[in-house]
Amino acid sequence: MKRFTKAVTLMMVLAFLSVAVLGCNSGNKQDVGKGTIVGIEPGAGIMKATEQAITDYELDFDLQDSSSAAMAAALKTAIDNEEWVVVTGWTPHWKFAKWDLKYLDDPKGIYGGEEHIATIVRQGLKADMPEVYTLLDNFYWDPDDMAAVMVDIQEGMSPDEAAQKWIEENSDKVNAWIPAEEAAEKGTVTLGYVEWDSEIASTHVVKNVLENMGYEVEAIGVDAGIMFTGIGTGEFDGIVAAWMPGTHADYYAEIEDSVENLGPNLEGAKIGLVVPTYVEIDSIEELNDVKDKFQ
Ligand code: PBE
Repeated sequence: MKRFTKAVTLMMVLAFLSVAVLGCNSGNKQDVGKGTIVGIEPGAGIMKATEQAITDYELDFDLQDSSSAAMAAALKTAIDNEEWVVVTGWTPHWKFAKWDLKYLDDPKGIYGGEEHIATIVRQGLKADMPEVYTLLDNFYWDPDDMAAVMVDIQEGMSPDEAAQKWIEENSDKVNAWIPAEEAAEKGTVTLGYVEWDSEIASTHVVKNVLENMGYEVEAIGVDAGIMFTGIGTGEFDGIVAAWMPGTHADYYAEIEDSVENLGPNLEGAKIGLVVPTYVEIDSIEELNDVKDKFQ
């Protein structure tokens, strides 16, 4: 007992000391003198690509972890104050409809070229739920469709409301996804996704279409890594959120042999570093010259 108390006391002292020593740095992840790139969730492919960009372009910048929502808020604050800001950005995204933004050129090609978003299903879904499998296989839309749903959500609709509105306004497109042969028995479909704005939009459209067809749907928001392991183990029936060929290449390589890839559900996606158009540089290679403007 006494030994236990001593150990606890020692731990408390150590905890106190580490707080005291590190305290001056708390809440400030940025090294003095470095510029900041405002990032999103740590598991996102674009975060890994940005670490790579920092290394390959020898950028004197720190990448700040945050969330998609916090990234958008940082962008808003900077634009309201006409300050320079650089964020990890992607298309489709409502931010391009709302503000004048541009991608910084990436001459080294770290962020890859044009991406597509793929639908992936668990093994066995075709046999277990052929109607769901065919619907997921047929699901395909344009960046403009996705952007419309994203803008409605950003302007205050719930993801389900925005999805339902888009479905009603695009019934020709949606009806073409729905298989001719209706299943006699419906059931529960589990979709995994990450709470990136683009994936909130797509997953809720598919969720609402399936619900309209009579299925129960659980849309489960998780980390990127869990989304991919979850589809690999079959815990999820499907995901509509795999960014290929570059952004999620590492995650995909881990599970590729234990899933079925149904191909693109959207083409013309892109990731990169994004700045407001008033930022007077055009390339990632110029960032170091103006890093003081990004602190
Ligand atoms: N994103 C949106 C994700 C894929 C979808 C670009 C933030 C990522 O970087 O992993």
